[in-house]
Amino acid sequence: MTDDNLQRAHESLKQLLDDTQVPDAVRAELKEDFVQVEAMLDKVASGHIHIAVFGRVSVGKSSLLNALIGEQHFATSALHGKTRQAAMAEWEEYDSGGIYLIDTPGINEIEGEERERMAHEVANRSDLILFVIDGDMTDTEFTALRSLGQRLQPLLLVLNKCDRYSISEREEIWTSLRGRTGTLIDPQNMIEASADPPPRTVIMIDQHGNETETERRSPPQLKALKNRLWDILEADGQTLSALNASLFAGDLSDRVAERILAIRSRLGEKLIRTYSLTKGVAVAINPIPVADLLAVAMIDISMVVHLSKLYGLPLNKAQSGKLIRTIIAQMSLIMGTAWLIHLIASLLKAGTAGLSTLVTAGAQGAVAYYSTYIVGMAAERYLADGKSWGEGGPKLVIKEILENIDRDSLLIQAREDIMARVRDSR
Ligand SMILES: Nc1nc2c(ncn2[C@@H]2O[C@H](COP(=O)(O)OP(=O)(O)OP(=O)(O)O)[C@@H](O)[C@H]2O)c(=O)[nH]1
Ligand SMILES: [Mg+2]
Repeated sequence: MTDDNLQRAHESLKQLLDDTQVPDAVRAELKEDFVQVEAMLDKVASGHIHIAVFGRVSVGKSSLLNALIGEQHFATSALHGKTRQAAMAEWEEYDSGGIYLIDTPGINEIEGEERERMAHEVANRSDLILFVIDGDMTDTEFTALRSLGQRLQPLLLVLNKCDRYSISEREEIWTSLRGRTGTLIDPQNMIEASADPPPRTVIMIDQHGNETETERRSPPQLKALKNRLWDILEADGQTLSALNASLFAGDLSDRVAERILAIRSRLGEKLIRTYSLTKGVAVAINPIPVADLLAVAMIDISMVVHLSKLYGLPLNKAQSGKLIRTIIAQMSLIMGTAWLIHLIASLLKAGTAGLSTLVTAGAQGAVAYYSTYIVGMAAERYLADGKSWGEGGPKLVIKEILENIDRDSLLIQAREDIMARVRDSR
């Protein structure tokens, strides 16, 4: 199910990325979604679990991940803003493997909007979130925590640098934290840690009574955090990963679907106009008996085939032809069988008095343009609704389209465009 959604988003995106008609700027936008979908597909396929760390600058996020991994993988510093980019490392200690830790820059560190986007992206693909603080929370921290708490992924609140507080101070801090977070965080997920405690000074006295001072590294205090992480991973690791992928897919496919729809209808409109003009010009250059107008169906068929590809629901020529016949039958029913002749006659009347062949040709071309345009619009509606006319059937759809189009101005515009083309080609 999850994989299906993701797979579909993946295919739609790929198709649009490969479509040279999609403007570069739009493609660049889609590319970002695409990279995310690919990463998520990889993650689902491999069963990997991502744990991300968030928090204010210098609370010890990178130190905490290093302490978990057992090596200095992520750079740390006493200065604010050491981590500038999200980065990932495998946590090998966890036996079943495939657990990755993701470090992020501190809240407030990089530009607001960019950080938001990045945090959102990282949070999206994480299965579990560690929110690190080093004391009572600031308002900014609380806002960020609350926003992460809206997600379904488990959220752990880690009070780091515990070495700096006495037991009673820690109790005071937790009381305050519990008061603010309310039910946002499961009490089991409120954890104390000391990722990088300062070295201890040890004073040794030898048998002669001489004192020597030595500094001893203090080991990180992470037992509670590791235990909690293991418990969660043992119990729900794969479920979490699957759940998150499906949330991600849902969220993303809505967003992507909206964007794709907007892009498609923009491209569809352009495509329909291009084909309509081609048809109009073809008919104007080579006027044919009115009755045969609809027989010049090749252009319409190419248009529908092209539209169907754009909508990711490819139709072959025969299927497109059938769709066009349905549409034209409805148009004729609604407008009366003699509609083409009426239209041409009225266009001619609206034109100049002299019935030069150019004017006649232009009028015929405009009508050809118009009919192709309606066919295109109707076919597009059918495709956009997943190859369906909806409950009202084709009649209702085509009636609505006809009502929504300002026929006279479309015809006049069409004739101008066609004549401009015809003149250019002469
Ligand atoms: N006392 C104490 N200091 C710690 C602890 N954990 C980290 N630190 C120190 O806090 C400072 C910041 O640590 P980092 O791990 O770089 O913090 P960060 O949250 O990754 O910071 P940015 O990447 O700048 O956002 C370093 O000097 C660490 O040595 C701890 O448990 N106790
Ligand atoms: Mg850092």
